[in-house]
Amino acid sequence: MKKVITYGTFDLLHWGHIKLLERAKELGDYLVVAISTDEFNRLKHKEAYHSFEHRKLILEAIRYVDEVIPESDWEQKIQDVKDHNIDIFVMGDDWKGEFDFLKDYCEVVYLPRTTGISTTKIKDDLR
Ligand code: C2G
Repeated sequence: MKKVITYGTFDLLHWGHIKLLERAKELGDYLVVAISTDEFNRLKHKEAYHSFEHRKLILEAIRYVDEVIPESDWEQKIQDVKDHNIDIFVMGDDWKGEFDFLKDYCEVVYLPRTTGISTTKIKDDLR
């Protein structure tokens, strides 16, 4: 079984997130999503509208997602890859190159971001 992992806040879930999760799942058989805790979002200078618990509930309802774990710091990725026997790490290409250190532990894939949508755009458009 080929296991895939990806990380993110996934706030105000939108079709760009779904297309990322869909493509990540297509790379393997099992997709783990590490979702940023509210505390870690503060470290990322992000303020999520939905709490960690609600973002987790929403992600667990997505057909492409097999497991959701918390992302609480920048340092946990190598351990996550080991603990979950991950074969492929996936991120949108806005992060291209940032996680190449994981190539010693698993395949690293950066997928093109979906243009025309973002949580920030949703917030701005609603203002
Ligand atoms: N994404 C995308 N297209 C968009 C918006 C987001 O493909 N229009 C992707 C991002 O590239 C990322 C994932 O969806 O791979 C989640 O996006 P965010 O919730 O914004 O994640 P981010 O805050 O970048 O967190 O340790 C890594 C960080 O936790 C990543």
